[in-house]
Amino acid sequence: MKTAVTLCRVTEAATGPFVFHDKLPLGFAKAVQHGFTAVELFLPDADAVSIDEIKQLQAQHSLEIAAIGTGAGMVKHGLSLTDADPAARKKALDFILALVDFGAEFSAPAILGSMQGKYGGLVGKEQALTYLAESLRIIGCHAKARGVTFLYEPLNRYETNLLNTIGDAAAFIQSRQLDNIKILADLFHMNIEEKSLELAIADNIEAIGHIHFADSNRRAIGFGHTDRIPLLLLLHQLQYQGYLSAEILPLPSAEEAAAQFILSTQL
Ligand code: LER
Ligand code: MN
Repeated sequence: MKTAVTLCRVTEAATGPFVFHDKLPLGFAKAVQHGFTAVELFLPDADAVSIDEIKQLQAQHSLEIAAIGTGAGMVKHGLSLTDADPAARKKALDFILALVDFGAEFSAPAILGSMQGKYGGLVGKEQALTYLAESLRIIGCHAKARGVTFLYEPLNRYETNLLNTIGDAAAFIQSRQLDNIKILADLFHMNIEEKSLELAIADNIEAIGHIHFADSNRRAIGFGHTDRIPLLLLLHQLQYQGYLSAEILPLPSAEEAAAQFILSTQL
C-alpha cells in the first residue's frame, strides 16, 4: 500500500493533524527514514516554496508528492468557496487554482477540505451547495487540463454543515455531474459520521481517490479504537490503488506517530 506523511509549513496550523512541522529538507529526510512512499504537503500558499526546491528534494529522496492541502486559505486568510461575498469566493477559487497548478508540477492532486466553508447567515444550504458545485466544476476542469484529479473531502459536522458522509459526497458529485473530482475519505471524520467505515468505503470505492488513515482520536491507527485489519483486508480486496496518508496528530511524538502509522498500514 502506498503511504504518505504530512509535512506542514503553516504556522497557523502548528497544532493541527500533521506529523512533521520541520523545514522541508528535514521533513523529506524523516519521511524516507520512516519508510514512506510519499509526502503530503500543507503549505501557506502556492508561492511559499519554489517548484525547483521540491523537485530537487523529491529527486534526492526518491519520494512522490501524494497531495497538496489548501487549508491554509482558510486558517491563514479566512477564505472559503461558500462565502457570501463574491470577491471573497473568487479569492478562494484563485488560491485553490494556484495550488492545483503547483501540485500538477509533481502530478499531485490538490485537496478541498476546510476551504469548502459552511452555510449560514446570508447563505442558505442550497445556495452554498450551488457555490460549491460551481467551484468544483471549474477546479475539476482546470485540474484535468493539467493532468491531475482534484480531491474533495467531506468533513465531520463540527467542521462543515455541507456534506459530512462519503455517500453524500459521492451522490453530490454524481448528481451535479462533476468531472475529475475524487473523494478524500478521512477515517477521523468518518468515525464521527458513518455507520460503518467499511461499508462507506465499499459502497463508494470507485469515487475514492485518497485516504487520510487516522484513528478515532486522530492519532495513528492503533492509538485509538479503530480496527485496522478489516479496513486493510477490504482495501486489498477492492484493489485500492491510492495513498494511505498520515494526516494525524504528532502524538505522543512526531517520531512515534510516524512509526506507528507505518506499522498500522501493514497486515
Ligand atoms: C483536512 O484534510 C481535514 O481533514 C480537516 O479536518 C482540516 O480542517
Ligand atoms: Mn483530512
